Amino acid sequence: MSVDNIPEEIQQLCEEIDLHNYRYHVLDEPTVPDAHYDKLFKQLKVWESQNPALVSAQSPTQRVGARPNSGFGQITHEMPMLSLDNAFNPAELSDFDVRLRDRLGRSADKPIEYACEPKLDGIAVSLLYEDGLLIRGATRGDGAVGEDITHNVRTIPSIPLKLRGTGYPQKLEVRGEIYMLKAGFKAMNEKAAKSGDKTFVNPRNAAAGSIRQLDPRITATRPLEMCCYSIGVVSDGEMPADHYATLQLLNQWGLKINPYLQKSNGITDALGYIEKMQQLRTELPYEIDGLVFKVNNYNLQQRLGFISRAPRWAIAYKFPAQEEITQIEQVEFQVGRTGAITPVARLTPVFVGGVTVSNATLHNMDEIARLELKVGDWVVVHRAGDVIPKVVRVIRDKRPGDATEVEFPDACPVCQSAIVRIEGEVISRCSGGLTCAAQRKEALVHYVSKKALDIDGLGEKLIDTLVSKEMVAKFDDIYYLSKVNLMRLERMGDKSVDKLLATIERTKHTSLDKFIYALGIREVGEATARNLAREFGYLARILAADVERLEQVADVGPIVAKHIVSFFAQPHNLEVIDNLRSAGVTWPEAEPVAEDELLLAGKVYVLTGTLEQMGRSEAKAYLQELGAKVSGSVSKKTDCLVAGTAAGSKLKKAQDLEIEILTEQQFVDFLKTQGVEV
Ligand code: 5U1
Repeated sequence: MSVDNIPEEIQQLCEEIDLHNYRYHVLDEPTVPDAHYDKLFKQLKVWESQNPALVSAQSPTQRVGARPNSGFGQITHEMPMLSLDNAFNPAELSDFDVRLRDRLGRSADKPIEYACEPKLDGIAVSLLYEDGLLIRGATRGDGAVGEDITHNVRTIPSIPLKLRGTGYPQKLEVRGEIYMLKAGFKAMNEKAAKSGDKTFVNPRNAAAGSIRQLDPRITATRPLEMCCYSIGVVSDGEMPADHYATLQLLNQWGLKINPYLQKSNGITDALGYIEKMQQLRTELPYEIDGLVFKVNNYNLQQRLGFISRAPRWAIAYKFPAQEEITQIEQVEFQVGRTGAITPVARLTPVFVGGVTVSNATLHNMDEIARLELKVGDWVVVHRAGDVIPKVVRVIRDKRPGDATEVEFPDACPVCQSAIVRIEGEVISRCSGGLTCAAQRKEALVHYVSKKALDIDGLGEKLIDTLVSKEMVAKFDDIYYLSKVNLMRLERMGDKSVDKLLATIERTKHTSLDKFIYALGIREVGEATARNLAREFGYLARILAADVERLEQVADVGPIVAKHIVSFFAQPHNLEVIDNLRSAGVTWPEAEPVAEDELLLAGKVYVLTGTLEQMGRSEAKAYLQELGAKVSGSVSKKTDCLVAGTAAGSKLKKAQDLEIEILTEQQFVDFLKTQGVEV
């Protein structure tokens, strides 16, 4: 780079760094590697140190400034920062729509357009831009007066110090939420715990604690983001006529908005949005505690007005609380498929995350020690989506005087075999193997599960009965079940027995990967099983492979390789395989396909939007299995974009670059042609 014209070069470099910042932190579409960004940043620092008079307050190097001299100043909001009315179920949301239509004199056939967006669980803030420059950041406070946090908001990379482009009003107040990503929160807490520093209870508290630091150098180290959801004071400038268009414009000016923002035509559409977001909730990289629905059109908003401190034209749809307090009644020990002994807390039933919870996993004894948990303690239980409820902390102040220590059993609670704990492992296991009824049952449940032999109709309850009545003990016993015997069981009629026997017969024809997965080898999940099947083609070759050879398979490290070798070294496991073959279980075997001969070898795929029929990671695994590379951003090198619903800027970019685009259904259909069942 030439340095003949330093002021211009510095200016250009600032703009280039700002652009990368915007692409990375606001659009989530970086176009250069981190190392390149770091190089540019370093260069700017060098030039600025040589030309201190040319350092502008908006330079990317100037995000971390001095701490305020006299604590946090107070800011009176020129326009109060409102709160939101709440709805707790679909009926209350429908009532809201009816109320608004009554007020506006609209019949049901003239639906109101709503802007729908997630309600981030963070800290509400206001940013003030004058002539495009960030001049102030304030917390919401009590809605009328907040705290001056300008020194801290400047450190947040998704907040531009200077608006991009042109056309913004001379004075523009932007409002939104500062929050912390779940992954950043976890990493930050782990680091703090290691160095003996204070940890935070949840991402929201961590964000609040970070934004209320006097020293901006501390805030700068915290993984904070800001997402904008409205405007406040605007003067000397034009803004669009609706909320959705306003947020799009804020995004063009460099501010982050939520990618799941969408319009809905009427309340039925809005209810569909709830369904979709509820499913997505646990996959989101940040916590949300609900959704917000706003009348999109500003004229209508004005006509509707306010009631006390909340607008009539908006409502927060609150999800059920994910954390509640309850008491530990007992700690019991369960035996899993691989013999792992897991402590489970029996709780006083509590309604959390939309269901009544009476059990929560405690993982292992180390976790109990970490939580310092005793029987009788009051605890906070967390339940998110379909994930197993978890005890997150003990409320020490509420510990009853008669709380007792958790005692680990001396022997397996099911079969009384010895319990072993391998050095370096946190898990203790029952040494009974398949002689232990609990392990047998879990192994059978795994064998018949969807991703294994997929014997629909042979559920956990029926297996329980079959095991306890000693009708099934080993996998192959399933294939010798008779109609007469099954008919003797409760709730098993003629039709359901016929159906079950037909399914058992049909699913005898399986695939090598499903068969390997079904065997229940430790640490061999469906992806590893697929990689093994693809790499070897024949079961006999997997049986013959040593640790070194197995380690060459994608996904297989030394531990997994050792598990595979030791599984096949045990005569009783080979006997299981022989017996299954004798019972008629078959799968096609073929020469493996070389990596570069895979259908999608060398192809670059990008996934965007919400996939309804599978998770992102599942879609990624399918593509990788077919040889494709999966990238996070669209570029000229992209061969195909798989676009789910609510796809945003990546879809637009792919259209601009004329890249092949598949809808989710087209993608699923394509996978089916490759024998992948979704
Ligand atoms: N997503 C979103 N969260 N949230 C919070 N929008 C939104 N709007 C709010 C609040 C308090 O208030 C409006 C009245 C602007």
